[in-house]
Amino acid sequence: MRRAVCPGSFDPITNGHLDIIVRASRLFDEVVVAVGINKTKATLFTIDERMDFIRQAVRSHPDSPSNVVVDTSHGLLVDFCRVRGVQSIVKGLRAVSDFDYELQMAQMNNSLAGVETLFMSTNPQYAFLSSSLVKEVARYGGDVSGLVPDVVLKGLRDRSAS
Ligand code: COD
Repeated sequence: MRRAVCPGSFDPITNGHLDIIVRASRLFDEVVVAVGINKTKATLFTIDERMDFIRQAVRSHPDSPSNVVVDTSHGLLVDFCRVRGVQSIVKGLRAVSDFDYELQMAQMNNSLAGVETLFMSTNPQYAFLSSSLVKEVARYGGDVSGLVPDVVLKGLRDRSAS
């Protein structure tokens, strides 16, 4: 089985992430979305909320791919790949600024475990999108509809109302 992982913090998932996940699902038998648990990094949404957002966003996408599964990952991504039988990492590239660090990680992961990283160019309509910008705009009452899945929009509104 050709299996790929789309790793990230997904705090929260944006339409840029979702686009990469769905496009990867057309190329592989199974795509595992690995939500990173990093105890040193403060997140807006809990791990369960982030996983639930991803599952609902994938289900609500027009393609509604059935070969996408969502899991958690702690520690090294290459260890996750080994345990889950994943041969490839799929990453979205937004701009040249992403490239330096992504290249370093890809080469490190290849050197550690022979895992290949495939870069997918971002959909231009989402090239400026990041989870942190979305959170900042939402925190100050800006409109992020069209930039995140509906379930995330609701989550951000609930969070700012509480
Ligand atoms: N369009 C397309 N793709 C996008 C967009 C967008 N608008 N925004 C983000 N992406 C893609 C990028 O490929 C990005 O890498 C990925 O989505 C995840 O983005 P985030 O912001 O949710 O996640 P990050 O950057 O916090 O995640 C970093 C990882 C968790 C992937 C990384 O730190 C990691 O692999 N950690 C595991 C520990 C490890 O193995 N470390 C050694 C690495 S060599």
